[in-house]
Amino acid sequence: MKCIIIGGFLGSGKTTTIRKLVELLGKKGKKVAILLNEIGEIGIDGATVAGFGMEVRELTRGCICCTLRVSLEQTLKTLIKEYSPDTVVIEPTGIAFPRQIKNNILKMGLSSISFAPLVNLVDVGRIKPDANSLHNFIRIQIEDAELLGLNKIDQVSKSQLFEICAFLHKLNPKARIISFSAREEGAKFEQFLALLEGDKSSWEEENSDFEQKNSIELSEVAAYSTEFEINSPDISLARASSISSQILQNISEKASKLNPEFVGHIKLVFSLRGILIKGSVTSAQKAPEIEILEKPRLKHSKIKLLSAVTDVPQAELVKIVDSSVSGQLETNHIEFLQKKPHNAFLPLTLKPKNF
Ligand SMILES: Nc1nc2c(ncn2[C@@H]2O[C@H](COP(=O)(O)OP(=O)(O)OP(=O)(O)O)[C@@H](O)[C@H]2O)c(=O)[nH]1
Ligand SMILES: [Mg+2]
Repeated sequence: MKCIIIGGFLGSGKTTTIRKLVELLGKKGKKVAILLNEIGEIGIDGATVAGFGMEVRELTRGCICCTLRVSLEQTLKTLIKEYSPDTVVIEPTGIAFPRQIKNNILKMGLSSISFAPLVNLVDVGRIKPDANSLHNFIRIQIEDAELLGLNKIDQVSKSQLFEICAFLHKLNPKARIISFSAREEGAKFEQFLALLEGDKSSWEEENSDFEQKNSIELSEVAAYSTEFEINSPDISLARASSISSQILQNISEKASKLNPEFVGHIKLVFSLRGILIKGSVTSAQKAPEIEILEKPRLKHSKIKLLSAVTDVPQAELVKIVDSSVSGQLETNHIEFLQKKPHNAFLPLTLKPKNF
C-alpha cells in the first residue's frame, strides 16, 4: 500500500489538492482511501472530498502526529482490513509535522507499506520570502519536507514565485520544489502526481531521529469548531452563498482587531439540498472565497465552521465565531439551532419572521 501524506500550513490547499489528486488516481483505476485529520471537534473537509467513490475517514479533536497517534493506528488498521486500499492519502491538520506521522506509521508493523515523499504545501500568495516573518513551526514544516509543493501560483507573478523558490531552497536545500495551482490543475499538477507516484529510492532515507514534538502546543493556534442546523426551508443558493461570505468576513474582521497579522484558516461548509458551499478565509488580508460543490447525497441544511488562527485568545475566538454566525442568521431571519459538543443543543432557536 502506498501512503501519501500531504502536509502544509492551515489553508495552504491540502484538501483542494487531495480532491484533485484522488480524482486523477481514481481515473487510473487506483483504489484510494482518504484519511482526514481536523484540529477541531467537527470535521469540515470530509464533506468536500466525499462522493468520488473513495473511502473517506475523518479524525477530529487533535492531531494525528502527536495527540491522536493511537486513533490513527486504529483507523488505519480498520481501513486496511475493511477496504484494502492500494493508496491511502492522508491530510494532517495544518499544524502537523508529517515526519512524525510517517514515523508513527512505520512503528505500526503494517506489511508492505511504502511512502510517497513527504509533502509540505506552501501558499505562495501568503508566504513572505523573509525568515524573520516566518512562524517557528511553519519553518520546521518547510525544513522537514521532502517535496515542497508551492500552491496557488495563480496568485503571484513569475518574479515573486522565483523569489519564494529561492527563499525556500535556502531553508531546505534537500527538498524537491514543484509549483502548481491545485485549483487550475494542468501539466504542473500532473508532474506533482508523478513525483508522488515515483520510485521511493530517489528520496531521503528515513529520519527516525526527528524529535517528537507536540504540534498543538508549538503552533500557538487557537481553534474552535461549531455546527448550526438550519431549519428554514427554501433558502436560495445565492442567499446561502452571500450569508457564508458575510459570516467569514465578519469573523475575519473581528479576529484581525485582536491580531491584525493573524494567519490560519477560517472555513465553513453550508450544505443545502445536494449542494455544498465551501467558504474560506486564510488571513486578515484576504477576502472570503466561496466554492460551490455538487454533493447529491446531502439532505439536511447545516453550517459547519472551523476557525484556526494564530495569536487570538481561544475564549475570544469562540465569542467571535458564535456571534458572527448567529448574528448573520438572525439578520437574514433564518431559524437555526446551534449544536454544541456531545450533541447537546443550546436554546438558540429563533422564530422565523419571513417564512
Ligand atoms: N487561488 C487559489 N486558491 C486555492 C488554490 N488551492 C486552494 N485554494 C483555496 O485556498 C483555500 C483553502 O484551501 P483548502 O484546500 O481548504 O486548504 P487546506 O490546506 O485543506 O486547509 P486546512 O485543512 O484548514 O488546513 C480555499 O479557498 C481554496 O479554494 C489554488 O491553487 N489557487
Ligand atoms: Mg483541509
